[in-house]
Amino acid sequence: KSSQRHMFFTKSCSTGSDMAEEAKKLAGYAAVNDHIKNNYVVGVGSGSTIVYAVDRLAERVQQEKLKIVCVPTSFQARQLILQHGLPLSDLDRHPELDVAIDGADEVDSSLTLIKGGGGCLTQEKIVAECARHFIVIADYRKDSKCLGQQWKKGIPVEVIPMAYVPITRDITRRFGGEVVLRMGVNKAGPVVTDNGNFILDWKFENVHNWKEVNTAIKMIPGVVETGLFIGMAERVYFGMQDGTVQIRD
Ligand code: ABF
Repeated sequence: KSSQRHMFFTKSCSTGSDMAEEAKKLAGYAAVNDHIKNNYVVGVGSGSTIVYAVDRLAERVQQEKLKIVCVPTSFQARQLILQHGLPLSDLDRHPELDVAIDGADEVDSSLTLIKGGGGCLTQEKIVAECARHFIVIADYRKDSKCLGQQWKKGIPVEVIPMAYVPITRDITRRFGGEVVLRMGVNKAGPVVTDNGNFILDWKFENVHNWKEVNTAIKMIPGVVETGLFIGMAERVYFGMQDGTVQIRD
């Protein structure tokens, strides 16, 4: 089921990237308007779309005197929470969350997600799993019928550094495609996650049964987590080019 809501831009969008930013803002604002209540424990995702959601969260907290606490999914999310003056918590103190809001790299028609373009997939999955409601916010470029249509960088897999070569070989041998070790700026060295691990990006070639593939990859020794989020998202807010928000649930 999906619905559409009209919220027109307040300024004209001159470039594609302006338009995408406006779309992210629409999605972030709509999700926070719909899903945040007083006394909520809120999971805060990572990436650029969540920045708009946190802006709106801080605005609502101030205007409506809401009492909430926020659990971050990354160092970036933690900084965002602190910069906005929102109360910071963690899963030790708040292992049960009312809602988690996060971005995605791609969303298919059955709400299966690719996440982890920003390298925080493990914490994002943990926090999402602890939440009663997991809500995704994205701009129109993330919407696809079938994984791989929009996001071309592959499925991120966080791995223990010493195992990255055997895992690379195992994934390509069993499932085909190509696995690339994610490199940092200027390719000076591998990207190291907040957990001290490496990220492999699996550029798959075929459409797979994602549930089976996810389970199989997770069973490989040294794999910490995958960026496949299956059956987790309850609702996705897409900010659209025409100033509307489309909801998929
Ligand atoms: C996080 O940030 C990630 O799981 C995903 O890779 C990314 C989305 O970023 P953006 O909102 O900048 O597109 O949610």
